[in-house]
Amino acid sequence: MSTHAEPPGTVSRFHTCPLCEANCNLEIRVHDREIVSIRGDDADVFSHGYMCPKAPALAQLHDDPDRLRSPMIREGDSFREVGWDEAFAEVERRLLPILERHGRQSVGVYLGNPSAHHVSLGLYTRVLLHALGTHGIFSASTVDQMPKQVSAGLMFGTALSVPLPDLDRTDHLVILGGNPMVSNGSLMTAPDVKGRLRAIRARGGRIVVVDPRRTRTAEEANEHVFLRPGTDALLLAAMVHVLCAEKLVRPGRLAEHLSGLDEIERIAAGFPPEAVAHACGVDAATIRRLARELAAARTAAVYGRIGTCTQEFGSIASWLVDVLNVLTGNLDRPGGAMFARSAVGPANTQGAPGRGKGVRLGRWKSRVRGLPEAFGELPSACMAEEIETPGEGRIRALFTVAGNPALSTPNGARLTRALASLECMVSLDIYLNETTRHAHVILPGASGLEQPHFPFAFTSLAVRNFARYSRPAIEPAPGAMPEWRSLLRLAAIASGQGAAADVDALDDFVFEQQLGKSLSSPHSPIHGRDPSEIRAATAPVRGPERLLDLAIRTGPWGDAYGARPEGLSIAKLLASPHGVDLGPLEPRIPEVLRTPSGRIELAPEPLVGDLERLRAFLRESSSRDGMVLVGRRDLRSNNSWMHNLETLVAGRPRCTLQVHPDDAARLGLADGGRARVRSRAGDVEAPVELTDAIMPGVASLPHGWGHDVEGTRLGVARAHAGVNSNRLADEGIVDPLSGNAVLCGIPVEIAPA
Ligand SMILES: Nc1nc2c(c(=O)[nH]1)N[C@H]1C(S)=C(S)[C@@H](COP(=O)(O)OP(=O)(O)OC[C@H]3O[C@@H](n4cnc5c(=O)[nH]c(N)nc54)[C@H](O)[C@@H]3O)O[C@H]1N2
Ligand SMILES: Nc1nc2c(c(=O)[nH]1)N[C@H]1C(S)=C(S)[C@@H](COP(=O)(O)OP(=O)(O)OC[C@H]3O[C@@H](n4cnc5c(=O)[nH]c(N)nc54)[C@H](O)[C@@H]3O)O[C@H]1N2
Ligand code: SF4
Ligand SMILES: [Mo]
Repeated sequence: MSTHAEPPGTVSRFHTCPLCEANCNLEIRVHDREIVSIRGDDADVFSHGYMCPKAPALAQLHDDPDRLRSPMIREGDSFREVGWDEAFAEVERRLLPILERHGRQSVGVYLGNPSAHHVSLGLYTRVLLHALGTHGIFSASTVDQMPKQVSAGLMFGTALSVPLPDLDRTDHLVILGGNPMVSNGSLMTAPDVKGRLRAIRARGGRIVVVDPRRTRTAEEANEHVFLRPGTDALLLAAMVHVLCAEKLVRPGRLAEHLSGLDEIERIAAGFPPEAVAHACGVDAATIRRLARELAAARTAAVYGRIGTCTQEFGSIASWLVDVLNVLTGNLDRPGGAMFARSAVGPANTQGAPGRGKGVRLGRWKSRVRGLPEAFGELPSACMAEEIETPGEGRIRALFTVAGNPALSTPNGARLTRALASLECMVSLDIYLNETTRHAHVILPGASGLEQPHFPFAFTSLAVRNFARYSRPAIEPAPGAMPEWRSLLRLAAIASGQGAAADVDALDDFVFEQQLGKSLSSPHSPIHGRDPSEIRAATAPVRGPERLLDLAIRTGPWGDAYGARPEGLSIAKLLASPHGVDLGPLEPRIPEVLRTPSGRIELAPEPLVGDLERLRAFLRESSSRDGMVLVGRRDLRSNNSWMHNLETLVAGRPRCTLQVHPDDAARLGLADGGRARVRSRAGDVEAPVELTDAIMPGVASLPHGWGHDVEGTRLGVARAHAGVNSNRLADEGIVDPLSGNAVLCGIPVEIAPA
């Protein structure tokens, strides 16, 4: 950090980076509302000074002249900046007639990835959803991790009971379809993943990476196994087979908490390594060795990410990952795959410990294709048809909240046409981009550093228990509207209270509801206490801070409003700007379970029922021999929306089609030349990059690009446009249980352009 140039009066603000799941803590030097510098917070209990190259770009993001600062209303093909009252009045004018004429199901909502990062969005979108009362809820989850939530829900009873690799203690880590050296980890909050992975090897442990590309993570590992995209479920089933056939099943302490072990053995019998080897592109001897090494390791964790989720067998693969963790006795033990205990009191800490209602999937179905809901959401892959198809319940109005589905969901071309046909579209976003250009009203949020931050979703996914709260590092600009207030005003419009409703009163109502729930739950630590006492003791700041204070203090680490004085509260977190370390993950079985049986459901019926599809895929696998497409990530990119920052897009273009030299020779492609890639859904043209780091038969194109469209305000991104890989993803195919889109293993034809 260059301290010499600091103006007098520069101060340090500590703030959690809002960009990715690592949630690193940053030291931001601030002068008035100016950012002087950004560096990792050396004193942080969890990130220990680590940050990646994206964090300093938060300053450019804050200063980006293209970032929206006032609401906008569309007039024809252009936008006009307006005041807040006018913007909400316009929402009301467009939305109410649709609600009146066509009912609640005619409104859809798409929630993007930052809504899982920003506490203002995370805690208040649910108020809007409740007010809307629609089934038309879509999110980035169904282009991401929904299969893992489904498998976790069915096995352990709640969607966020995701087993996390105990990175800091494991002796053996198997990574399938994840590249944490580049993504910084996902469903695994672990700042400085690089340091943590290197420490595994430094202490004599072993890392195995299964990926159709030799990734940076694979280069750090002891072993890299190339795998045909979309065949993880087969590989994992064969590993289970080996454990069962060779009597290597040792669940240990878990045995008394298991249900369905016999069923697993019966299923696994049908997947010997020799039967899947060809389909997977992995020889049987390797599969057997991987299983034996897993069984022999002192402790081990199997971890699957994007590559195992965004495919046709995402739910089965996500399930079998944890079946392996259970069968080897590694689930819920130090060094294995463990559960976090989140400070905000998620479902696996509420109600009676050890047993619960479990999860029910498919409580309703999508209107056009009849796809089942999962955790209240319909697949993003069916958003376009729900907008386009006439009939009762057709989506005519859409809210997008911090999402860019035009670039991030399958068949971007079709969805783009659908968005353009909406009668009312309202976007909460900070950019006029490929999606929001279709909106009638855009309501901008503040920049990431002008918002409070608490990793409310990621404390359920962290490899070490921790809590950290940051107030805005920079005072919000005059005239800025905190997004929770925008969401409450939208909720007021949707519920008929009108655009001019009293937002503070609404917020009080939201708080009172939470308080009421907490006081009446027999398992809450404040059960039966005097509401006025709790109300008076709660953080006086309105909005997310007050809701968080209540959630944290009544959560598993909370101070229970005085009953556990050493416990957490917002006040305590404010006094701990470098975070509070709550220690390594601890065994939680059986207490963490919320299944009706009170057991780990090793063979849940919906997943077992889906296996027939996998068997059919295996039978037909010899007839598939064409090229398939996968994605990839880049350290200096973040999905679709950090491409307007010069420091992150400078240098060689990232949006290239990676192809193996053998395939290139066969297809007539040259390094640096251009290729046309065609799938059932569409086609794109991209520059070719030859590399032997990709498996023959597989090509890779990153997602989140394709910025060369009319009507956006993205000066820098347009100059580094790339192409939208999701024009190739087929919206017609999903993982049936989770509704997750299939974004890897897409059959494509590639030819010179
Ligand atoms: N082919 C392919 N497609 C993929 C993936 C893949 O691997 N391959 N990955 C998928 C995954 S994992 C994900 S999570 C999705 C992401 O899908 P989306 O969430 O739809 O897309 P993002 O690119 O994250 O867009 C985030 C949006 O939020 C806006 N934004 C940023 N900060 C804020 C804020 O503070 N407030 C508001 N209101 N808006 C803000 C940005 O301007 C941008 O419009 O993409 C998915 N799509
Ligand atoms: N720098 C950066 N960091 C990010 C993001 C970003 O865009 N950029 N996005 C963030 C988000 S929203 C998420 S969800 C996470 C995702 O985090 P990761 O899951 O670590 O993401 P990827 O780097 O896409 O890694 C997916 C890997 O799966 C491989 N793969 C593809 N198909 C298959 C398959 O069928 N089987 C197997 N075994 N592997 C396959 C790909 O080659 C790729 O290496 O990253 C987050 N962090
Ligand atoms: S790793 Fe993620 S959380 Fe950490 S600094 Fe980079 S973008 Fe931010
Ligand atoms: Mo994601």
